[in-house]
Amino acid sequence: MPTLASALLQGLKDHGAREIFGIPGDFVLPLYKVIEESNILPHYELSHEPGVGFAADAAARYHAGLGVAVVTYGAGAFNTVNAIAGAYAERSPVVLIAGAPGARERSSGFMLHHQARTVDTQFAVLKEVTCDQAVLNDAATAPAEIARVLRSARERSLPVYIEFPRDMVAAPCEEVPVLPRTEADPDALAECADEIVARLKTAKSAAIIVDIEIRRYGVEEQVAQLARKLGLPVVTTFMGRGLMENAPDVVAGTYLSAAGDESINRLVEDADALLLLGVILSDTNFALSQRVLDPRHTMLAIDREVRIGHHVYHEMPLEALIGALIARAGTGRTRKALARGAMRYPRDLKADDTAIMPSDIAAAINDLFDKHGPMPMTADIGDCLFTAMEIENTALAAPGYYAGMGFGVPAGIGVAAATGRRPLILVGDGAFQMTGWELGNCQRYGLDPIVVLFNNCSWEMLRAFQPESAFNNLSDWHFADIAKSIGGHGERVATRRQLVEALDAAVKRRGKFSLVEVMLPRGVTSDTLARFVSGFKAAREKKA
Ligand code: TPP
Repeated sequence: MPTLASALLQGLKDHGAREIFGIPGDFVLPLYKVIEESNILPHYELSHEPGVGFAADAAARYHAGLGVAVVTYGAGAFNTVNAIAGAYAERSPVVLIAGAPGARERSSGFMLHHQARTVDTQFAVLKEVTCDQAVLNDAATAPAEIARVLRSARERSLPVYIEFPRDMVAAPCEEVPVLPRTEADPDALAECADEIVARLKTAKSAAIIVDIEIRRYGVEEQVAQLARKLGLPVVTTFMGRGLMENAPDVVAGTYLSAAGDESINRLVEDADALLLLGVILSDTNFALSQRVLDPRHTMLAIDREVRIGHHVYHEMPLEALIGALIARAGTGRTRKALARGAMRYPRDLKADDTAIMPSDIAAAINDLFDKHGPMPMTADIGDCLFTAMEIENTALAAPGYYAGMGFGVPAGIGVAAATGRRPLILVGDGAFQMTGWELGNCQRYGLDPIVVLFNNCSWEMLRAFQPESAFNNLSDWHFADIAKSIGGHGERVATRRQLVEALDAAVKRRGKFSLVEVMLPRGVTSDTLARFVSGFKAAREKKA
């Protein structure tokens, strides 16, 4: 009979988990020993738990499956709260496993180290930002509890919490089953799909908007197929940027409202039928809109629900819905250019001695991808994410809704570990100050991401909204100089020529991380962020 620890690890694997990110501590040391010695899943240790959470989140995003984080009680688990909150907001199924005191310790009468208020404060806090929870204090019920929680994570695409008391690690226990999927009611599914297709077919001008759930449920190709059959263009949201990178024939671009391309705005705002697949109705996705999405024209599938006008179909898994839509979409219409608003992105950067502007970085990366093929990307929040909108639609994990700083670098490490591919990480100096040092862990796992650091010695996004505040000035930390001491290669660049050469050299350099520290003037942003800020201010004035 397996032990509870090995049953949990095997159960994770059977549910599609591929690796573990974590930091040990005494409450989780016995579990960590089993992680290391059982070899059921490979494990990656980082330096600070926020990074652990971000790496697991990004791994989940790129796997379209579970990401796993293992941390110690209290000090470790509380350190993950922000990352798990971000995963919840952006619908990423991270399994957070936290150590906890054993039964005898709980009733010892002592306050336990790492305990905050009560022994169960950790559970209470994590319950708020996860969709299902289990405390493994009974080996007889644990397999069913673990199975339920892991199914919840996969079906709802949200984080879950598993608390593992340290005295339970070696308890004998049955294997964790994989529970059957919760299916849609076939009649309800048929009615829902009929209604959507009928509305799309009678519309004069219809379009599909996609957001992150289509990756979470692994249905990007099916959405492309649906769009082709219906002859409809696809637009991604800001949060959904990078989706369907392999379907440029149907993806017209990203809807950014006042910050974006007018032809994309027209596709969305003039549509009399809009199918929103897995779309988060967030301010970052829609708040700049001059026209609020009209519920009479809107069909929204998110969180296993489909909302059409003013009525709702419950328990409609996205995979099933899209399958049913494809079955009803007919044999395909031939419209020449579905991607009617097809965007043009900056390219052919002149490698001269001119100072670098943020949008030049987008051009340099487009040129790099043209030459060497696209790389999976992660980005932090900051102008780097707005600059990413000027890079050809390429797989991207970024906090486009939750907007928490510190995601980019550890997420890139997560992507490298999870995919075996070499990621391109975009990050600002403010965000790098938070979690950039996780790059020092690349050496022990042989990871070699390329990091493009936008160093404007500034919290520039904040300055863009409030230019008068001097607190947005940051010191010059000379990040490139520090790269070598933590096992990487660093290079500071200030001209376009240096940027192009540094990126080319980085692609050729394997086996260690490459940090290209791009010096940018304060007070300057990408064209996209500049438009976003003026659009935001205009919308605010209109409301006032
Ligand atoms: N703290 C967290 C964890 N997340 C945040 N989004 C903020 C604070 C507020 N914030 C948003 S953008 C920003 C700050 C502090 C500045 C980002 O600076 P940097 O990473 O240098 O990028 P830049 O804005 O210069 O492009």
